[in-house]
Amino acid sequence: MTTNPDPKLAQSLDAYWMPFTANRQFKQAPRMLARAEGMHFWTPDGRKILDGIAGLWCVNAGHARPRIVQAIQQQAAEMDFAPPFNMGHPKAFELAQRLVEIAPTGMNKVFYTNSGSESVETALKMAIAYHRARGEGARTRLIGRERGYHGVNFGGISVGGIVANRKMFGTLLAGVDHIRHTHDLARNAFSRGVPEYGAEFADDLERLVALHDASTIAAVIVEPVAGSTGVLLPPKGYLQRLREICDRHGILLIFDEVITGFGRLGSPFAGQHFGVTPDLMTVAKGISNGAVPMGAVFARQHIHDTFMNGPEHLIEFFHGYTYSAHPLACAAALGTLDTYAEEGLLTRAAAMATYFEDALHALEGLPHVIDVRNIGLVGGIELAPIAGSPGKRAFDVFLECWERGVLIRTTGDTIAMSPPLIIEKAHIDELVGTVADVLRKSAA
Ligand code: PXG
Ligand code: PLP
Repeated sequence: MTTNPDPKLAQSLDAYWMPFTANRQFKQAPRMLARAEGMHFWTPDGRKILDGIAGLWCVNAGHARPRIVQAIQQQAAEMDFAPPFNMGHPKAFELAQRLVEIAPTGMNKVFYTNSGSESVETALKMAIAYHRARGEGARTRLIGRERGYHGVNFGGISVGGIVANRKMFGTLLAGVDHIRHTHDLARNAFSRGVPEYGAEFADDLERLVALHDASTIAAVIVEPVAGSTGVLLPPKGYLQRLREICDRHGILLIFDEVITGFGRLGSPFAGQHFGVTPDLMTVAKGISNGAVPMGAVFARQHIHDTFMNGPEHLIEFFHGYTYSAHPLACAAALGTLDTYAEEGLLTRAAAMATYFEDALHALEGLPHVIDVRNIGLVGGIELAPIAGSPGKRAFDVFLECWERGVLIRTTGDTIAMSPPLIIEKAHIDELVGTVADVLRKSAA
């Protein structure tokens, strides 16, 4: 047990093994949240905290929105659970229909999961099974990208490219390879929006096709904008080129839109923002505004139809979760889509992007800032690491911002911001201004 100045508190914190957290350090000096509304959290002792990261990239409509709260309350009383295998409930179908209406054209089938990680596993399995159903059963290889984040399950960390998330867990999935990442500080530092240089990084897929042969490759999975790894934007033309190479070789393209989905970039999905439509698309987070766990995979019609050719009384896809299409999640998601529609939130990031961009790029020249990246309502500020202590510089900024009532997120030495899409200009001033003050003080 960790020591703690308050023995009663230490005891109460002991049992919870926290995810992606320095447990011993946290329990020495816990950061607790007790309440949330709109753009803010409140701590148990009543301190107000500006939410600069939409919870964890998920509370896109802001906290405790009435339609979502009511939908969950009503659903809990009306029907708490319904089995999703061989049974249905109306909201699951209504939600799928509503989701398809805002999805990229042609992505008109929805498979439910409970998280981004489960969405990724589902999409990878769909890709392999699709090729098998078409008689190309040798297409089993999965291609990810260096620095990619696709959740924490075995498929996701195998195609993922974040070393710390992989190295503790053995040999992972067989038959996985990676294209190179797109980060190029030397050529692209301080780009406003998508960087100019690096479309040719997509050609790295041709290298893997030459090595493995296209006939062995099922799918390529990438985040249109890589979030978790530190906000890496696709160079101009990069995603189009990836699409072309996939088409040339019969490889499925999977966009992992767990972060970019539901308005983060200023369009409902990144595929629409960049004008590139994938074959499969994974989502989670903003689908239910973070209020009840939920995820989904969108598939193009022809992929779905490929599965629908066996005897009609047989299951077509041997996959699904106990909590797929959970009634509370479906109710929350319907309330979320209503809120997005009523307030124009799926395109609001486009309207706020320039103000956010200007605020972020004003940080150029402040101590330790080596890059600023932005798109829609996502910002990344990369700091020069402290020699011998990677990640510490940014984490110290995070701690100081918390003391000053602003919640940001760090990954390595990059600060990430992804505020709720309801953010106003004054909140942007406070969010970015606080980071600026902390950076200035850090040099003093
Ligand atoms: N794919 C992508 C692109 C993600 O960003 C997942 C899959 C996994 O989703 P779940 O719901 O299983 O966590 C994610 C999740 C961060 C951070 O700080 C990002 C995520 C999760 C936790 C922290 O950047 N993204
Ligand atoms: N483990 C056991 C023993 C189970 O019975 C089940 C589901 O029935 C699972 C795991 C999978 O759980 P879930 O469907 O919630 O992913």
